[in-house]
Amino acid sequence: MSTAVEQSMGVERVQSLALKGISELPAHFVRSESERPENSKAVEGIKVPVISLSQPNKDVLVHEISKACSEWGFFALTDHGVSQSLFDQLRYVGEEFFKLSAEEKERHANDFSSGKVEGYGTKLVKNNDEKLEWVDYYFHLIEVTEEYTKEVLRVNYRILELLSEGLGLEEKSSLKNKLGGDEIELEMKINMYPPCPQPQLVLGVEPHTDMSALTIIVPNDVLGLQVWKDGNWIAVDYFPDALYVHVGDQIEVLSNGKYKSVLHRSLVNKERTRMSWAVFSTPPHEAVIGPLSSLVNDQTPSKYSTKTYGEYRYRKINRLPQ
Ligand SMILES: O=C(O)CCC(=O)C(=O)O
Repeated sequence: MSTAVEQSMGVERVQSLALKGISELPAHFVRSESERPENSKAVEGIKVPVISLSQPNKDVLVHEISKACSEWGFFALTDHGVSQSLFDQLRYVGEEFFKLSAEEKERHANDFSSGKVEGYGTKLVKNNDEKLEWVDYYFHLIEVTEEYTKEVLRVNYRILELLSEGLGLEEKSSLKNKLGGDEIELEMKINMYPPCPQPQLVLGVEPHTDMSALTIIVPNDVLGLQVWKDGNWIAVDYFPDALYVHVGDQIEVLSNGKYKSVLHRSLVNKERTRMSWAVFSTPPHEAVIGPLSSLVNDQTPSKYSTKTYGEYRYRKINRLPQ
């Protein structure tokens, strides 16, 4: 998620700007030379890990997932059991929202100044040096389709079990329990990146790691997601039925850095609208998160401080050191 302070009043939505048919971007979208996609291209020939959740050999599955989360903090998950019709429903809900008239969408707008973080939004800048992102979004505690919520939770819990085993923890529910057990919360952000006249100069979502435990994304078929690995951006291919799993900051902290919270960004397209449906699983605000004691010893001292998720979130949003 973007961490900049945002608000809803008096913002020009990216979707309405795109509809004006401009050929040149307003300056506040144009990135510095080094940030521009044209000057920070993804390297060719490297592919992100793709893992089948139906892998019959459990040890192989644990190995594949923990390797992907240690080396990448990211993988595409296939054979996860979420049905095609559920994907279709999810996509329908988001697409229909962005087809509403501007007035109707504004009725759902967020308003950071009054503490309403849920709703329809666009990034706002804190100062003149900051750049805008080429995206509008709809952010909410998930209730889009109850069925999808259940399915995402099921997949989350399964991944947490496999990650616990990969850490050599005795209890396979260790990570889930530390994250609040059945109190784990899901938040959904539907991103809509309209066609952009100069995609080589802008970012859809700027580089960031997620403050969640895990994030599960379903994109449409327009490419744009890139993940950072070993000093390079790697473009993520489109896998029609896959869930794109990102390790977030809370898993990095709990695993004392064994699993990496993946730095990622998204680019936009000149002709086509890109969309993505991200579900962030987060601990409740009062959950205390720090490196698991069984992973800390003289050889591997604690790399992170322990604090409540609420405090972590406050610090991340306000760009304070953790
Ligand atoms: O659109 C994507 O694929 C990534 C979106 C993202 O990282 C975010 O919304 O935080």
